Amino acid sequence: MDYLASERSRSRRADPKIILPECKSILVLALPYTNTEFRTQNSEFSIAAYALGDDYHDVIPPRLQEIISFIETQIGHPIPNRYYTDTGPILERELAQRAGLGWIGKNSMLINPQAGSTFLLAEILLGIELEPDESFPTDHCGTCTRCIDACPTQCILPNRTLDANRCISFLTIENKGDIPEDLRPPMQNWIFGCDICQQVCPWNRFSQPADPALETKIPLPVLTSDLLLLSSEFNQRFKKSPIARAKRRGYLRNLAVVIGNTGNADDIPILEQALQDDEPLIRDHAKWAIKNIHSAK
Ligand code: B12
Ligand code: SF4
Ligand code: SF4
Repeated sequence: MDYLASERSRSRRADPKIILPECKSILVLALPYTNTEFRTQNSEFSIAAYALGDDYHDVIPPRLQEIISFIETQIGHPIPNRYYTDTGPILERELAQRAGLGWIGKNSMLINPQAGSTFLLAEILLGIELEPDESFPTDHCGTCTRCIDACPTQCILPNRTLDANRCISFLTIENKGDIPEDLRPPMQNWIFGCDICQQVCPWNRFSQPADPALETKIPLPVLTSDLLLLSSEFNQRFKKSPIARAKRRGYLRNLAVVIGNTGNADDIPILEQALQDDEPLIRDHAKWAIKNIHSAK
């Protein structure tokens, strides 16, 4: 994620006018993704709730375009605009806090008192003045430290940021190489993303029902035999899912680690088959998993 620290990215984050010179307002929006699995997910393998439905990078932009068209129709002429969800060079949580949507919790999530943190953020930069909302005035974390205590890799820092290199979400989604060995056991059963610091957050009892597009679409639980998925099968199964981002090699790497963490000797034959995979990353992690299962016996 070095792109976040680049000089170009830093200056664009600091001043939206570098992205859109005519920018006069930023509209910040949120779309809920939670579903029953968020609270009850107890299958052998866990997947972050936001990733169980269609990919929000595909779902949200057409809706932002609709909002822009609506505003342009009301005003009667085109408006300079740019819109983002996740991929833009802007600090979405900070903008959401300034737009009054909630506070930034100790787990660094944007939390709304009526919706918890189980929503995704999006922004529309607009070349017209809108009456600004008040920024969110309070912090409702109080003395709670549940997220800090529950994080298996202890990557939540005291200043409401993360040591992202240790976060399971980074390790299983963004990281394209090896997962450091000391961080494999703390991954527990997370094969894509991690929701632990949100699952323990008391404010998520107020999570809103998921937008239909983000309701669960992929089959749960994921089977151990996924470790032998062919590229064509992976592409077919996850073509509309955020999991496609990890690619087959990342997904099977994660799965091998989780199978190793489960410590079930019955899984050794399937791990041995994965040792024949064309992809060295998968072979190496399968080898580690076999070793881990043997040492747990
Ligand atoms: C890089 C990234 C990651 C990285 C690093 C995360 C991190 N916390 O920094 C990794 C891969 C680990 C990650 C994980 C996840 N992510 Co992410 N991620 C991003 C991304 C692309 C950039 C975030 C970033 O710049 N981080 C760097 C740090 C320094 O920035 P920051 O945390 O935003 O903190 C700044 C501000 O919060 C501000 N700040 C801090 N405190 C305060 C207080 C006040 C009063 C103010 C004004 C400002 C302020 O200062 C900080 C420093 O500048 C954003 C999208 C975006 N463009 O913003 C999504 C985003 C933050 N991720 C999101 C999600 C859903 C997740 C996961 C839940 C996914 C999952 N289930 O696995 C996890 C959650 C992990 C966690 N506890 O944060 C959502 C969060 C929605 C929400 N309700 O908050 C976002 C906004 C994407 C989206 N469009 O919805 N993510
Ligand atoms: S997503 Fe998981 S690993 Fe990352 S900070 Fe939250 S609990 Fe820790
Ligand atoms: S678990 Fe507690 S400390 Fe962490 S974000 Fe939620 S309220 Fe804040």
